[in-house]
Amino acid sequence: MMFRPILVITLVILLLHEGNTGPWVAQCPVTNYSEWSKLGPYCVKYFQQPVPFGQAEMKCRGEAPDSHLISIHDGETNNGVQILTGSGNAMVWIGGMRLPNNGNFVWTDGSKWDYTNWVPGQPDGNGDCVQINWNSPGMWDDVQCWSRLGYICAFKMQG
Ligand SMILES: [Ca+2]
Repeated sequence: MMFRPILVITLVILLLHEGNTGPWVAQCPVTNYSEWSKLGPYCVKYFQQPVPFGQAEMKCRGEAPDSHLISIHDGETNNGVQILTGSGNAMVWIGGMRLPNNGNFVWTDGSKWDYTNWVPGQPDGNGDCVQINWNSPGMWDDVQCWSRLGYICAFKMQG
């Protein structure tokens, strides 16, 4: 059987994409950020090198203007983050942290704390920073901020 060029090209594109983040996460359309993925209003990237929470946030800030650890405001974004971490669903930092003065959680990008996806029984107060994929894929847990994890950076695409 002969290979049809268009089919071959399509397969190659699918394979390249698959190896990256999965076909349902598109490429970030912002110039110079083609290695990032588009997730809703964000461009996002998974960094695998494990670092403490504060260092992860600082590294995210250095990646792009207004880049931070990702904040999650809906289930679709939460699923996207889970997909970014690949089939292994490694535990990674997202931008949630507990304020020491009042115990409330906030996002490092300053956006509203309006969605959560805690593992049942969490947060249990054994740390002040939020990891995702703990216990079950996509589920959240509060953990010691000095734990070393990979992390997800995000910045909002400008209209
Ligand atoms: Ca916990």
